[in-house]
Parts: sequence; structure tokens; C-alpha cells
Amino acid sequence: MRAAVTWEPNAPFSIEDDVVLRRPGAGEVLVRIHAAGVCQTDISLSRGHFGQATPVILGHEGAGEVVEIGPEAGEIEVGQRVVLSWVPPCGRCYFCVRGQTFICSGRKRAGELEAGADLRVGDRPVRQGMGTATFAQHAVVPAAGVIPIPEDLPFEQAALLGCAVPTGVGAALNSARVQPGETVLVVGCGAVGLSAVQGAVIAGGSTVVAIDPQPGRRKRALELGAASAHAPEDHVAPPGGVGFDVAIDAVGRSATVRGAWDAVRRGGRVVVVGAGKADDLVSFSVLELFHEEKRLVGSFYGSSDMRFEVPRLVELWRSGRLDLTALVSDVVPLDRINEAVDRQLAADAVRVMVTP
Ligand code: CXF
Ligand code: ZN
Ligand code: ZN
Repeated sequence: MRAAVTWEPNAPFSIEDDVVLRRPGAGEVLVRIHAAGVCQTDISLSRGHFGQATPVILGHEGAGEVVEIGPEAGEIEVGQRVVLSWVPPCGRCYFCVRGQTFICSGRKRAGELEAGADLRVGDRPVRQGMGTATFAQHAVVPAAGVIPIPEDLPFEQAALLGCAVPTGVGAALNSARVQPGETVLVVGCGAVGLSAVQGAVIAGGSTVVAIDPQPGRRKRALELGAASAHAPEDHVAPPGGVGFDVAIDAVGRSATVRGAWDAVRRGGRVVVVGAGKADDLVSFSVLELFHEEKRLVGSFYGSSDMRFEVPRLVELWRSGRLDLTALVSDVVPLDRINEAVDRQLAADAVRVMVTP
């Protein structure tokens, strides 16, 4: 098959046409990938951030159709359209049995899982990035890592349900648990931030305010229901004179997390969904942690149980309350993935999809 291989950190993606992967084993399925999103995390991983080892096939936001099923793979059928999850729940670990499947610890850790599909270019083994490797024509993944989607949802939009949309909508609905009438600040309007804006609107947030340096993204936030959108340097009046009930940081830098903290009222919630750096420290005084009574909430995969979240998001899309087309800036063939990355990094882009 064809795939985009990252041979070493910081190297451009290399299109290889002689990539092989094994047949699906017990509890696994083979998926033909129809669309994959270029998530910021893929760009970070390709640069060696988060300790990503190479060679590796990246891509974790993907949708396609099941074309082969291994033994004991459950109910799924050949021909079923699916979106991939990059945290397939084991169903048995400490976290899964408590309903926190998004932080499942039961499967092998990333480095081990990456060996899972036995990807090779010639005789050279290549890792399966994030256990998915969707920058490829096919993927072998656990059956627990594919969620059915309907036939009328285009693959280029469905793929977004694999990362950006559950991450952003889930930050509002699951992590922040935004209540009707609450005021919500969303910092950063990429695909995750614009999904958080939509999640806050879906939850009934009364005043959703978006912040982004890029005018085009601010315009999209307004189209998606934000009451106002501002550049980072703008002064934003605190709602009710006291601050926001909720702030969602979809950037992942100490400065934006601290800004979100300062923007919420006493007793408010700050949700950190942006994937930041391990050495980027944010500081709070012990006094303010106690005195402000704010809740600092981490949000991994939007605290989403994907088996429940994907069908819910599909229904929100069907009823017109979740706009997926607004999140797609471009669709590019996989063999032009380096152009897709450049486009994704352009200031006005939201999400660029590749079609393998
Ligand atoms: C990522 C964030 C960094 C750790 C792995 C998951 N989220 C999605 O892109
Ligand atoms: Zn992602
Ligand atoms: Zn588990």
C-alpha cells in the first residue's frame, strides 16, 4: 500500500508505495482509510516532540471502511464505515471499569502498540503512530478502536470525529460540563477550539467568547455561534463584572492557561485541552488556588467515551447543530501531504484532510 513515512524527526513526509502490513489478528480489523486529518499533534510528533520514535507512519484522525475482520473481532461487519479512535478501550483496566475509557491503560503502551500492525517498508520495520497510522491506504487496528458511522456522512467530515471534534466538543460537554446560561471563553480557534465553541453553544452557554489571533478563524467562531471573537491583545470585559463561568484553553501554552485562569470568576472552571510541552510550567500561588475556588480540569480526548460520543456527535451533525464542513479548510491527496502540512500550518487554516 501507499503511506506517508516519517523516516526521522523533522524530515518531510516521504511517500512510499511498497508499504506492507499484516492481516488482522484476533480482535482486530483491517480498515481502508478514505480520509485522514492533519492534526497539530501529527506535526508535533513528526518533529520528534512527545518522544516519538522513528521511522513511523503518523496520522490518528481517520475514517474509512472495514475490509477484513480477524477472529473474535465482535459484531463489526465488512463494508461498515468507521471512524478510528486512538484510545481503543480494553474494557477491563482500572479506568475503563470506572467509565473513563479515554484514559484506558489496559492496552500496550504507545511504543509497543506501534509494533502492532507489523508495518514494513521493504524489510525495514516502521512504527504505527498512535496505534493508528492513518496517513496510509490501510490500517490494522483493534476492533475496539473503530466506531461505526452512517453512510451519508462524508469521510472527509467523519475523520474529524476521530480527534478534533470529540476533543473540543467533549471539553465543553464532558470535561467542563457547561450548563445552560453559563458564560464560556474559548482560547484558540483551530479545529479543537472551534469544536469547543460549538460544544459550548450546544450545551446552552449564554455568551460564548472566542479568542484567536487570526481574523478568518474569529469569523468562523462567530458563524458557529460565538457571541463575540477577539484578538489575544484585545480587552475582553468580564461577564457580569466577575469573569467567565468556564474557560477552555485550546492552545496549550502556560501563558494561555494562566490567561484562562485569570479570565474565570471565583468558583469557575478552567479546562486545559491544548497539548502543551512537558517543560512549559504554569504557576499559581497556593493562596489563589485556595482562595479563588477555581477548578483546573485536564481534558484528554475531551473526556469522551468514543462509543457513546461518536453516535452523539453524528446526531448533532444530522440535526444541524454541529457543523463539520466549517472545520475543513482543504482536502488534498496523500501524495501531497507535505503541501497539506504547510497549508495546515497557515494562519487561516482550520483542518486540512488527506485522502489516501
Ligand atoms: C494528543 C495530544 C498529545 C498526546 C497524544 C494525544 N491529542 C490529540 O491529538
Ligand atoms: Zn489529534
Ligand atoms: Zn482499559
